[in-house]
Amino acid sequence: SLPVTDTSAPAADTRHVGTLIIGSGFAGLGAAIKLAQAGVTDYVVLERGNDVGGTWRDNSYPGAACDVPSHLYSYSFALNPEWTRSFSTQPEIYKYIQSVANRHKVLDKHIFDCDVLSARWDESSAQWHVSTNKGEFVAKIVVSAVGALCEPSLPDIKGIDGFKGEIFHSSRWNHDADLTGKRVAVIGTGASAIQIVPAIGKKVSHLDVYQRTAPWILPRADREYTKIEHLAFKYLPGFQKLCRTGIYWMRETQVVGLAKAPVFMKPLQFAAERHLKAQIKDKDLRKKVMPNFQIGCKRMLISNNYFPTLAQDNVDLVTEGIEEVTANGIVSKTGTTREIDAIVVATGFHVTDSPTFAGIFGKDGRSLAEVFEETGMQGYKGAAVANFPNMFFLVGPNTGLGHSSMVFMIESQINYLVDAIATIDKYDIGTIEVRKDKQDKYNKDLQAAMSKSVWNNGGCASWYMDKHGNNTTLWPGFTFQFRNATKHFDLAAYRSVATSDLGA
Ligand code: N01
Repeated sequence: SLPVTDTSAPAADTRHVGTLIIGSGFAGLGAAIKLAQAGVTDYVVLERGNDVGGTWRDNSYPGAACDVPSHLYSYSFALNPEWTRSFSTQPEIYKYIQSVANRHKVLDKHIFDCDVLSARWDESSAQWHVSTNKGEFVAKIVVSAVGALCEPSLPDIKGIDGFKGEIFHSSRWNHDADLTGKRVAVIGTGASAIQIVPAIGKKVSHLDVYQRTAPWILPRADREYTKIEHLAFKYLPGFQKLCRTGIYWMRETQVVGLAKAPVFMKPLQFAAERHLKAQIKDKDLRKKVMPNFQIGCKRMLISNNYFPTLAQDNVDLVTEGIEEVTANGIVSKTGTTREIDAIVVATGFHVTDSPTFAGIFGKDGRSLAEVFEETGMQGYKGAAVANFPNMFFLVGPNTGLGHSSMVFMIESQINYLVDAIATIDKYDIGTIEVRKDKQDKYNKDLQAAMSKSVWNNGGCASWYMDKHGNNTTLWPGFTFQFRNATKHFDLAAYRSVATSDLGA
């Protein structure tokens, strides 16, 4: 996480750079490639990990896979005829990202194992001062591409620090810990947990799954591609694009139910109910796993092997809530103690309250955390935040999706970013900051659109909402609307000062 460290005056070995990109997941890497293609060479990517890949490098837990079909979950400029299945696994996606980075020759623009400690806007020089474990950087433009799901959220449970066995978060899987034959507890039943549970359910001696809220789960239409499909992806011109387009439009239809008229979610809920009943025969277990909110309110999950694993003899679904963790067990709210050797904490991420916000200081020295505390996690087109000049965001506020590929949204944002940087160069702009009134109007319209959605009205508590009760994570429309909105950088929404006028 980003500790709040004050940056002192730049050290002698400070590196100056035009654009500094923080993070090299799908977003940061894609931005690096697109900037290079646009002829921008003065940029550096700082990555705290030892490789590209972001969330697909970090989330290496057993069973990790994507719930968006492979052909849509790829860059449009790097389609991949090699996908082996309709829904790709984490190792395959990670390999894909690595191969894209290699092929586009941007790795020499990266500094790995470089942890950004703070980024501070310096008004007098109109530059960002970025402090890292590998020295100081001064940059005209900073691009935050750290991702929304990068900071693990650990549950605040009494006694958890005193647990003597193995304990780790789903996104920080300890591959040295062999769970074979062990008694294991998984806390959480979100997208990560429902993949982990079946992946370890047969090898552990006993598994306790701690469910706070039962999720809606749909069948997973996953399968290996046939030889003929492989040949077609590779050699039939346009075939992969056609598949991609088909998947794209099928997914877009869900927006009608999710964002505009939740009544259209009913058929999906019916399908999920049927799936549950077909996979679980035991009436008590059925009752326990039946969700109590409208489908889509929380992220819809897909799995064919989660319910069958819950029904196994060596697996218990615990729904009484956790009272405390002891040195070697978990005590539920009803007073039952279950002894265990290991705990997998699959409790999600800090999204609207990411600790990274505390280390970014804009105008008047106010941190992004302070600004968001006041306004909620708001921005303009997910790309800029008033008070933070010359800073652009990828996967910023309200750019997430509950139904389709984040890579599509990321590419829209990258288009906008590259056009912004070209505009800054073209007009020799020294500083640029989104106008507060434009940002406010943008968010007013966005929240108005959100007010009809299933996320706001579906009767659940989800990580999509911030503490002000606003949904500041998702895009409430069709993704092509976002693509249109970000096609060109709209200079008129920003206040800019020419380089020649700086300090005048
Ligand atoms: O995290 P989550 P995740 N005590 O926040 C429970 C993406 N993703 O890592 O629902 C007990 O969804 C919490 O309970 P509740 C995807 O966007 C994609 O699983 O808050 N339980 C919930 O059950 C996804 O949405 C893929 O009541 C506690 C769980 O922990 C996002 O990542 C795969 C608790 C957290 O679920 C995050 O998914 C994986 C506590 N104190 C992830 N605190 C695919 O593409 C939390 N919980 C397939």
